Amino acid sequence: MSMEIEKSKELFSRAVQVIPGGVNSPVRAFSPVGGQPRFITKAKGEYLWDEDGNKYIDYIGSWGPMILGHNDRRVLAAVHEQIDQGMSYGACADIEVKMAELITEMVPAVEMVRMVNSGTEAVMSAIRVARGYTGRNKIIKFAGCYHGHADALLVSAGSGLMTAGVPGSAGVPEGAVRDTLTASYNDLVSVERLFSENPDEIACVIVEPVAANMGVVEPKPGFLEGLRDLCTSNGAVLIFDEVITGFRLKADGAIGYYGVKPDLVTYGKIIGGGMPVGAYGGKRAIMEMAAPVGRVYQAGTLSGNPVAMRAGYEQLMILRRNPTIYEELNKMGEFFRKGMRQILESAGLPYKVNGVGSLSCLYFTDQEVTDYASAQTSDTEKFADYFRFMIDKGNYLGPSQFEAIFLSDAHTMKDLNQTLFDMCEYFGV
Ligand code: HOZ
Repeated sequence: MSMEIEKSKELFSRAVQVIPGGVNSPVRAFSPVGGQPRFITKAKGEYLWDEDGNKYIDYIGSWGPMILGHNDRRVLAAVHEQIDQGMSYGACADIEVKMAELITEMVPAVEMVRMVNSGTEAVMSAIRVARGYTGRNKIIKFAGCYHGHADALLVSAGSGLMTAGVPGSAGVPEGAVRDTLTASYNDLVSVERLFSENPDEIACVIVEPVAANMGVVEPKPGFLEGLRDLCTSNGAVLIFDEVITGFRLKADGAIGYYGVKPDLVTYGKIIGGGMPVGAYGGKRAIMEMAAPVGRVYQAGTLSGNPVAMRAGYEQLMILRRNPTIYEELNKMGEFFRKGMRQILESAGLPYKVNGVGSLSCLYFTDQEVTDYASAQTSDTEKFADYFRFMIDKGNYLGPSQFEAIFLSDAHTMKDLNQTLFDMCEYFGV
């Protein structure tokens, strides 16, 4: 029997009248998978509840921030305390200093950090700083990587654009992407070629160290190291976009996990503990290009907002004090992927399960997924059918083949086994 979702239906019919597509971010739309978006009314731990009272095991975690699960009482207490002291000052506050000190201590590659309001803003600012530092204009990004919705980055982008099957966005002037060069993920030769075709012109290479917006694609051994070497030998800035992997793979993110040090790194999601936050940081000499020290202008009314800082600081402190969270999370991720692979094998299906740590993706393809082109071989109609079955059973996955499954510290083996059990039913095992 299907779930009762009348209230969500009613809200959606009102939403589409007043919000484009009924959603405030396209990845929340169910158009790629069909079916009815659920309107969420409550979240706690690993669960979501919709307006009709249905309960779901949440595998999105607000697209990454909720690594401790929803509404962790310690994070909430910090937020409540701060709200009593004021919501926004537009002036310096001690929590901004504490936050910057904490990030620079947890990630030694980050010598200085600037807080902003979203991952998009972090990336946009990091690129501006890299351009200011090098005095060059061109940037290299990778097909299938998503770095938010700034004009220059909406080229062969993952996430919502890939889900929609479009290479770019209308409304982006040609001039805004003229200096964006696109390489192939996991293919160093494609990067070398761009460097040799554009000598002394490349300001930076930006990469998701684990590509988590075309499903989940791990870097092949040597890929990140090769990017490091190419940037160093060509005088370009290497930027790791750790909006998803930062403070998720390990306390020091992909930098620590893979042992490769970029010049700049961008953050979002986890560092806000559920509040809207982003940050960019890295080498002091590059970061001091930012105003008011340097001549690269970047600003924000709500940047370093004290409520967001308190939430993010508390969440990061919990992660720092409890490093075993990462062992547990990564173990759960391995267990989940192993379970999925066993189900597919028993069903005689050639589909692929990718992942690293607490990020996973099931692709409906028989090809190894290592880049944008191979990710696109996945059968999105089959994913859509699977998605509709799983959500009806109470498993809230991202409504797109090209989004990651996120685990949190609140998930239990019981949750994962329940989801694997539902998968068994779907695949007839
Ligand atoms: N990185 C997230 C999706 N891949 C962003 C969420 C959003 O676009 O709303």
